[in-house]
Amino acid sequence: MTGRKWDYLWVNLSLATMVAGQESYGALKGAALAVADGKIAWLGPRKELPGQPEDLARNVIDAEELAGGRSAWMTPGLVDCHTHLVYGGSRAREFELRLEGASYEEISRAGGGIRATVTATRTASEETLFVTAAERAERLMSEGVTTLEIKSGYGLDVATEIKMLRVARELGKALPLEVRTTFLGAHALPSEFDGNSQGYIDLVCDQALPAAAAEGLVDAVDAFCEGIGFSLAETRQVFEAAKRRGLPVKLHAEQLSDLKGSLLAAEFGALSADHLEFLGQDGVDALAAAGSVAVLLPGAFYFLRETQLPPIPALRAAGVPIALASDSNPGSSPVTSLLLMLNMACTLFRMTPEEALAGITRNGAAALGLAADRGTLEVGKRADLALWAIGEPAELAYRIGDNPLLQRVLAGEITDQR
Ligand code: DI6
Ligand code: FE
Repeated sequence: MTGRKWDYLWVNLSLATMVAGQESYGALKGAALAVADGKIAWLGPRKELPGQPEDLARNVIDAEELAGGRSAWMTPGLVDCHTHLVYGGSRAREFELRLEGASYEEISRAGGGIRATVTATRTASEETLFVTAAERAERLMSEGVTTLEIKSGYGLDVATEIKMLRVARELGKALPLEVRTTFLGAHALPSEFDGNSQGYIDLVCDQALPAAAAEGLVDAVDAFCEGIGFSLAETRQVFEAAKRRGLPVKLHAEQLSDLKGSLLAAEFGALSADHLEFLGQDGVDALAAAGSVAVLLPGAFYFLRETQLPPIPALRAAGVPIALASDSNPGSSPVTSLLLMLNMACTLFRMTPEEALAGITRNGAAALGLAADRGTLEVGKRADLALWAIGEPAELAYRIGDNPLLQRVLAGEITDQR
């Protein structure tokens, strides 16, 4: 090879490229993968390498040796495309109340639920929010997450929404992690606006969103369209405000009832509609036509003991890309493991392990508008990678509480190593 050497070259491994349209995880066995300048520079069968590994790269990594003689697989770095990672306090007491029989919606209507976390988040210092969210982020990262979306929505006033988004941005600077921020001012009605939902939505659209966007803190805009959240008309107002600023939208839709939020999301070309347990065929068709991603959140389904399954066969049949995420939040999904979400997607939703893995790689990236640059192993894409000591990719979904991560690579740099 002429010119500069690659930065890293992995040999003795299999690749799950997760490229769309390919069968069996886009698997390539007996492979090699090289990284240069933060991007994937070469991948293919090892025997087609254009020279001896040591001549080609400054660092050669024998993946099987690193795995202690077990086989090793590389996947794209994992994408957690829906989290509420930054918040104050805990809702363990609410968990107990639900176990005694109270429903999530009853607790919410009685002023608990999201509002309890709002109080705790408003009073928490920026530093405390940062430290607690960093711990959760590190747990996700320890299982191979390289891109993490974080929503606001526990401030519900201008200052606290901005405080949350600043902490989220700060996490992306302080940790080896790419953070994408989503403004979720329309998450719940704060108590000071009781009986004045319109007044609050005006504040969200005319003050909070403009202020957060002006600070460069907003990559996308989300809302909670639900009986205990906001109506279709209110959600439309939020989406109009996002559109005026050129910001893409996402939506918490059809989680507890079929309000047809997905139709509205599709109308605005949403990146994704999320939750979707109560999605009807009209919503499925609208998402398919709009090219929006369906983000499913098995942690919330499990933790709220939901029984209504998202319409996965219909989503599949319509060709809607399905992503999975942790929904990490204190009320409905106190989860910091994306691998556990793989298992739950298979056991609870009957997704295949391959669909589940696509949900936290290729389709997770698409749900953030990042599909062009990550989510699959392809030459030219960002070198966000996860190397695992596993015999086959289905092991990632199959084991519970296991973490076979060997290395995590962010933009071509090895950030974690077992
Ligand atoms: N749906 C959810 O599952 C989270 N937000 C939302 O709109 C839960 C938020 C919480 O209970 O704190
Ligand atoms: Fe959520």
